Amino acid sequence: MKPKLLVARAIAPEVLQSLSNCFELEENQADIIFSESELVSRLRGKFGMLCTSSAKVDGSLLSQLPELKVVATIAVGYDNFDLNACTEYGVLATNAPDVLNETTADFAWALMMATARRVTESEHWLRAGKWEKWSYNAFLGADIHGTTLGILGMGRIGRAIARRARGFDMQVIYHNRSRLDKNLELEAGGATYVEKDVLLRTADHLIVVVPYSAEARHLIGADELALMKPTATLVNIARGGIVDDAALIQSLRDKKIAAAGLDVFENEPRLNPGFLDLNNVVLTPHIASASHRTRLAMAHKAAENLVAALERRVPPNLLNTDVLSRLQLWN
Ligand code: 8YV
Repeated sequence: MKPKLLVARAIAPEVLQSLSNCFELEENQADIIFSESELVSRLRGKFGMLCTSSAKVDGSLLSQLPELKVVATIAVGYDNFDLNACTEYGVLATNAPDVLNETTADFAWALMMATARRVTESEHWLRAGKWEKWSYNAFLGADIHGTTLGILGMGRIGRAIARRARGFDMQVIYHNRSRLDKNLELEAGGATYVEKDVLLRTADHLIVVVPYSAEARHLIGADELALMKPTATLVNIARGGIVDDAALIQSLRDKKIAAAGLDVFENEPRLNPGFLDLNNVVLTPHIASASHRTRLAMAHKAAENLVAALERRVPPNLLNTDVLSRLQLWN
């Protein structure tokens, strides 16, 4: 008898196929977002779960699931996992880093460029049949090339974004919890470390790439937005909640900053309706990692972690390494 696995979201059939060699799968072809009670009932008697950021894994869930051994998200962000609770209940928790760095960096650039050059705003106008003549002043935007790119959070994705700035003759400045060593700064297109207020004041285009945590909540709020240039653009491809959406809407309404490109939101998928009334925003539905190749790689990575757990090997992307000392399996 194979151990049971809940695949909590719809993923590529080839990954399901390869997982089915080792596990008896319960799939979710309809891609329902399970509530906590639905998750509990589906996870009873399961060895593991493959999930995305939509599955909240905390003490309340785990206390009801003594047989669960491993939870593997296809995302790099794991703010939906309470790692202390996972360790307490002897559950291995894994994520899927690295495979999405370049694709997510591409998308950060796509959003930055669309925002600065008013791509979606002008397309909506054209589709509405408003284009009667070419006009010298229509849809003037901000240049990307030759300007200063600010990156808040210089991890693997931040560095992939920074590297791309070379081709646009941009100066790159960044702020991070700690300063990177020289080699990593070089790898990041020669990025220069600055304090957060300098980053906010100086950047022509600011991209937020910090992982979500309680301390990161509203890292960009009214006070921070007030420091930015009125001509600046802001892009968030990290997590909703890092930017204070209400404060951002106010700042965009008052033209305190020029425009924003947002792939993530507080309370997504229910957006603050204030965004929908604004012209100076580009809004996308959390798709920064959504290329065919990368989504496949993310799901394969989660599968690799699950198979390692099954074979009693340390999963390559284990997040709560302190759990190992609690598991006799690995002693
Ligand atoms: C995922 C992400 O699409 O990896 C992450 O942290 O935000 C995205 O790549 C999404 O979170 C999947 O749940």
